[in-house]
Amino acid sequence: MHRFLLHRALLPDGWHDDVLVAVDAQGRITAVTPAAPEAGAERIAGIVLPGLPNLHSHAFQRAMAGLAEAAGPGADSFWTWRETMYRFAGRLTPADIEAIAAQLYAEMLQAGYTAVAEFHYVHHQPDGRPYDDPAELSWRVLAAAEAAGIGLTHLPVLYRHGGFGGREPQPRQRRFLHDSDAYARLLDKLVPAFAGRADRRLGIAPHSLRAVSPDLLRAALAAIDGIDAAAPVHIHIAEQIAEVEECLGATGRRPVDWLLDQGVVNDRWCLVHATHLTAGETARLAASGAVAGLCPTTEANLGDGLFPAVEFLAAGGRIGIGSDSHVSVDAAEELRLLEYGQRLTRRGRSLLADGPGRSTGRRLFDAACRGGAQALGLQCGAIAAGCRADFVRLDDEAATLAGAGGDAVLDAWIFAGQPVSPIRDVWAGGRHVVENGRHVRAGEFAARYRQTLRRLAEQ
Ligand code: NGQ
Ligand code: ZN
Repeated sequence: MHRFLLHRALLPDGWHDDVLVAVDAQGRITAVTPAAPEAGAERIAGIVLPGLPNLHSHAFQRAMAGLAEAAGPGADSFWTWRETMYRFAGRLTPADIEAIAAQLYAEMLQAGYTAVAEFHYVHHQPDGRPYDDPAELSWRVLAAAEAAGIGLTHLPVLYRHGGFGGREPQPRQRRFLHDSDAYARLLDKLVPAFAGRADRRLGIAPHSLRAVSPDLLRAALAAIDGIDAAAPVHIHIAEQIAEVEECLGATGRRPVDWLLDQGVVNDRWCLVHATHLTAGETARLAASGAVAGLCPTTEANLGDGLFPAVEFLAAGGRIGIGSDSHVSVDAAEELRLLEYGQRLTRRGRSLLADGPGRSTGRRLFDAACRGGAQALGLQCGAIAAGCRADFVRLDDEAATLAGAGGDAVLDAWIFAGQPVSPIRDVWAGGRHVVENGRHVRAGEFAARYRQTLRRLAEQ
């Protein structure tokens, strides 16, 4: 049992001073008592926020961020970027994947993300044969998360087809593929690594309606239900207009309508990139209780389109944020861009705030904490009993925070873009993993990461 005394902290019911937080040996909060100055506890000065869950990551893509920005021959698009990404993914070794993930997860912690949902789809050797241990690459991701100290919801991806109507996959997709039996075996193999762990959860990710047939979707749900009937289920749903049109052609329904028609979507689901929605789909998705997984910087980078956040939140919809392809690893930037996308198209301001006089930053931060924790299926995202002890300490001496109190701190962090992040320290599961802005193993991870990227660049 360890006790922290937070000088000023954001609790579920708002800001409090001198918050005494008791944490057990598993890194879980057992009690939170505001206004309880106590001499024996470890003091955390400054301003403490709960850590944010990052609900969508493809860790290996961090190593190609910025390397797909030169227009190739013909029009560059999501689909040509995807070809570049496939070529990149095709060359990675297990050690590369672990090195990239460790560096990324340390960067996430430095940015205030204390747990991540890893949508993990590179499973096999470059020629498509499984590794001797078919879960090899899952173990690499788990090892990286463990080394960095980030909470992890591991989502092995089911991928079988190259498009709607059961199209055969392309050769470049062969590292991703499973049939339903092999996929169920992979899940079974992973289960023991999650037993009794407060900082990990196993879920599933049918990749998209393009990659998984209706039968396979049902088989994946049956497989995970046999293990954990409340486990998270994530899917890429409606990111590009072309996939909406293909879905309409193949099924007569748009992707979100089609999925909701199956009668399976509830609050264990996260629909990633529910970008293209009709008004009817927006209302239905909000009513389903599922989380809309938004990845603003990646969606901007890939030219996806804009999610109707104003309407979705007005309908009571739940949202969370993910850094997806990791063109940015910065929670403040994701939240800012989410709001700015709405401002630019609607020519208004403070569009996602909760009402007149309410802070936009607070609304965005609270929604992302709550929706992110739901999507990860982990008790996290709040400084509250039962949650993981994930604390993000902002330096109240940072120039951009000067004079800001209460919710204005969140507005300043998110909307006063700063060359130096005000995040100074981070505790994840009660462990002090970021000190003075740097992950405690940053040097070691960065050296291995640089070596990996140089070797990949020379190949
Ligand atoms: C992915 N990324 O799985 O990495 C996808 C691209 C696809 C995003 N959708 C591949 N942002 O959707 O087919
Ligand atoms: Zn994705």
